[in-house]
Amino acid sequence: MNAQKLIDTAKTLVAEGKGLLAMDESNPTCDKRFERLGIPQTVEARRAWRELIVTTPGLGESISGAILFDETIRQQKKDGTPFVTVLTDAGIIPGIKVDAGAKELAAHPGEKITEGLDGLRERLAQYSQMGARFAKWRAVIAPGDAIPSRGCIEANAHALALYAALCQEAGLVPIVEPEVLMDGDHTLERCRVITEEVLRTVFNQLYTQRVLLEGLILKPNMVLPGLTCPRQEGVDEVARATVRSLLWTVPAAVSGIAFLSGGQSAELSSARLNAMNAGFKSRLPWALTFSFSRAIQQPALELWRGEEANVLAAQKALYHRARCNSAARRGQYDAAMERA
Ligand code: 5MM
Repeated sequence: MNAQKLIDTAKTLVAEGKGLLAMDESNPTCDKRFERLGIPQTVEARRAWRELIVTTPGLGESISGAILFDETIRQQKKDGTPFVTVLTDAGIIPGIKVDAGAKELAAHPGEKITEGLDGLRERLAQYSQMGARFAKWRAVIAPGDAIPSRGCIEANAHALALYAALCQEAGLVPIVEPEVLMDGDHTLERCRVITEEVLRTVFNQLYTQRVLLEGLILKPNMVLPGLTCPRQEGVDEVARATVRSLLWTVPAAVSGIAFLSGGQSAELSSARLNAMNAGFKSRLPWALTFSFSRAIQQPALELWRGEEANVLAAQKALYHRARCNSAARRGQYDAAMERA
């Protein structure tokens, strides 16, 4: 393991003014989003959408790395240029989602365990050959009546740590993503308690598995009330609660934290990230940035709708969201940017 190389990559991914673009939706997820907008659910439509994204002019100004899916890392532009080359030429580091999805956890109704460890060492070597320099694995924790259980949290944390150690062995920076879902009517306080328990368990496991903390990026949820909770706290309360939970659970050695958006609107995701950086940046030991999928892609997807004639408008929307989040990474986002 080349520790310095891992640390350099991790620090580049969370550099000032930069964040990650998650474009690693599995085919079923991507197809579901296409179906809602009447876009054909075909390999070619998914390729065309991903070509639109990676060829967006100026994307590298705000995006340090793009997380790809297995299908996408093997694809090319219409003219035959591999997406990995297009990204690298734009100054964007290619990464790859390597988990095999969240499946029912035996004996734990309503809970999931992320699979994909079998053969992972070999897959990581192949992805590294293809040009990936970092990887991603997502664990899903659902708040509900009497859940999450210790069994679910521990099983997922253990898998995340084994994955992270294998990534570092292969020279890839692991993005460690334990997501506490927003679905449900739980309060912000309940989300805080669960998030802290999950993060404490994950970092215990990372330590036990000898993972180099400086050479990884944490991709957590923000601390939020459930989507159907009657009380929805304001931007500043969310920022304060999230920063507090991270300070209590994430070691200072970690290079960076890049949030998932998890179903928040694009504008709220930017505003909340901005409030954390504007209010607390000088007191934080790690960089706080974004690794959004829906909160960057969705407005552009709604403009594109699978039509060639809409490509430029969609790319402008994508560029705009990337710029807004870059500003939020600096603590310089303003809602007026949305009207500009
Ligand atoms: C939580 O999802 C991750 C971040 O996306 P959002 O910002 O939209 O929440 C995302 O990287 C996710 O892991 C991928 O889209 C893959 O999801 P699926 O469910 O297709 O494996």
